[in-house]
Amino acid sequence: MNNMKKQLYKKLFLGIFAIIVFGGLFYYVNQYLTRFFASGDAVTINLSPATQTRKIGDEMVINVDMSGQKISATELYLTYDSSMLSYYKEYMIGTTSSGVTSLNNFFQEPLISEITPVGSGTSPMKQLKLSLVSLSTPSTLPAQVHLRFKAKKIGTATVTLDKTKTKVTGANASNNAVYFDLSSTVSAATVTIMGTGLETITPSIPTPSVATPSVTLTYPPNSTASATLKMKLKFQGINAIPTEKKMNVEVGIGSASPYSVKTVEFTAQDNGTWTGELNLPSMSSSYYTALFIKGPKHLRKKVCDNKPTETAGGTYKCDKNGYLKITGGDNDLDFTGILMLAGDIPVQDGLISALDLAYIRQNLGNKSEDSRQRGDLNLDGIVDTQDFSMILQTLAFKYDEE
Ligand SMILES: [Ca+2]
Ligand SMILES: [Ca+2]
Repeated sequence: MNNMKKQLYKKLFLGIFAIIVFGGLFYYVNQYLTRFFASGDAVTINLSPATQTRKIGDEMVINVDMSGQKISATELYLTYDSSMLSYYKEYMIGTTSSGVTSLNNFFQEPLISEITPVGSGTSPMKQLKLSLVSLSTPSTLPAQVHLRFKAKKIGTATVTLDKTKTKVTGANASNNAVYFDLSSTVSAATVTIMGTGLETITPSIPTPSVATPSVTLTYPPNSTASATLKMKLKFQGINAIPTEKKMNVEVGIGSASPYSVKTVEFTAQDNGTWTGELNLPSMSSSYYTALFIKGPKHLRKKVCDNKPTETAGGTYKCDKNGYLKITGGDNDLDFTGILMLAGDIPVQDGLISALDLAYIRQNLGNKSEDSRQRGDLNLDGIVDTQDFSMILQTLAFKYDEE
């Protein structure tokens, strides 16, 4: 046993020794090779704008500026968080265009444009590789590449230049073809993404940071469309078609408060669900948002899935890792997999309080119009013990969701 252990340690030691030796050798050779091939001349790379603020659904341009040398071609590697941003080729599904443009058409259409997932986990990173060639004589003109991304989610997103992989080639002072060293002053562009892009009808197109009169950027036409939200709801305790078949429900649209609020009339269906439609007349092609649903006797629910579900009534939570997607045309939003909890009765104040409880308790057995309007939660025509036990259950949740 002891002998085996000794042998094991010996092997382990030899293994580590080998790693150190070969690792060191590789490092040395690598250093040497780098020096051999590099020109000693540096090209300056900047990402611009270094910071910008966008709304969810907005398109933005991030520029890669290269200057200081006679540039002829580049292989760019940029890393971005794909949960926050999508690259042009990802959201323009089916497009044949690369979406890449350059200042003064310095570069031709990319020879290669590839997106590869890198890493995993809560921040799924992707890497964009672009191979760009200029067919004119290597020139000291600043080369600027315009890349388009779309904002997906609230937060801070960065696009980072991978300096270990990126290459820029061109001609040195003696007109020999070389790889330039990279000196980057701004190697990450930061985008702050705000709430809903609902009010943004056209994506804003920033002007390139290097001002040149002849610059032309080509963009696909901004599609504007109207969207209809076809919503289905399920209210706690209402399992059949009631006498009163209409209900006004507040629908807030936005990723967070403050959001814009519309009143939508919902109609009772035979199976106990309710349907309502909301038309949004003008919007950018598609965007991500959350909906805040509040029934007339209910707590507000934040929903951020097109078809949310829950295992126990009222437990669904918008986890903020994604938002429901709204596109032009009809949007089927089936929320019947989650319960709209009752208990915040008129006059509503955003929580289930002692007053709500007391009202129902004091009106048990009351069928009057006024008491039904306020305290009949299951819409069976009477304020009764069913309504009271329902509000007791809902006390666990108590507050409107924001
Ligand atoms: Ca209340
Ligand atoms: Ca009732």
